[in-house]
Amino acid sequence: MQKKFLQRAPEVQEALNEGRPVVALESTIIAHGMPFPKNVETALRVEHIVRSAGAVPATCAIIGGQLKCGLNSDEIELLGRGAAAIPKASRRDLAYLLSRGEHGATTVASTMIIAHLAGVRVFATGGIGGVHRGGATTMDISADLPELAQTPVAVVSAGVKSILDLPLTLEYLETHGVPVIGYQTDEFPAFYTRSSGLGVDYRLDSAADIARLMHAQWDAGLRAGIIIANPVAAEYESDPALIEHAIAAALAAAEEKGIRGKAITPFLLAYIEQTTGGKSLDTNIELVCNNAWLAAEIAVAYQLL
Ligand code: PSU
Ligand code: MN
Repeated sequence: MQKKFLQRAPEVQEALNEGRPVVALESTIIAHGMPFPKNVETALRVEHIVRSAGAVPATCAIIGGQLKCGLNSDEIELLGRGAAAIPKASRRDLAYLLSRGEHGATTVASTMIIAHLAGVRVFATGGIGGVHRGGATTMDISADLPELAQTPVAVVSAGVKSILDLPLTLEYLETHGVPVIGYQTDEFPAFYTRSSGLGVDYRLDSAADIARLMHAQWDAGLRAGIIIANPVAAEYESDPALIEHAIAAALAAAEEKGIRGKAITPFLLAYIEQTTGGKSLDTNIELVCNNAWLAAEIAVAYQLL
């Protein structure tokens, strides 16, 4: 993609020029992953955490047909308040939005595209998309997965929500050569909960070890991204039974209403949040903050090597 559409925030540009650490952040989570005003509060808190850990935050979005790497607080507020009017933008939506000069909230896939274009290697999110339950027949596979297969950015997440099919998601990642690294865990976390019963490829216990692996991956000419799985802290974990129940109810409601395509993930998230009386949202906020902290530590370590 041409850099003509890329606009780095001045602070991000300066940090990159000087070889200082930068952490990319997505914006679908702001516009479609959390309700206002907690979405805006969380986005600003996440940026603060990244700064406190010694890196520069670069929240990404499409603003007026530009691929923005680094937003100001007015732009974050615009995405948070205007949710309904801001389309969720994954890879396939970019050309349309750029050609029309419109806004868009970027998913993991499109945030990876912007980060890579801008020269940012580390990206923190909540959870990545994956293969949906029933994906073997519906072919509902998030565009996040093929993006991870082709775009060299390390994505720190709390794993994959069990609204998705975790074993199939991990199979896809294996087929496409995406390393799945557990940070201080042998298990692949299930977003709201620490445990999924499924393993990671490798466990690494420090940001420096992860930074070394990133250098090895890309210095060796391997193009794929990397997943860093960072389980939510035990104190903020949701009750697994409560989550399982909420997910089952959400999936049944989606089926009944015939929700499809890119509307599914936001629908399920909102439904789960309602069913759990906001408990899932509290977990979601804490895990995003925890991922931002780890991503910043990794970005700092990556620049030192
Ligand atoms: N998981 C969350 N919150 C989110 C998303 C996932 O807990 O907001 C968003 C991310 O932006 C992710 C996208 O990239 O949903 C995946 O959507 P889809 O399954 O339609 O590709
Ligand atoms: Mn989908």
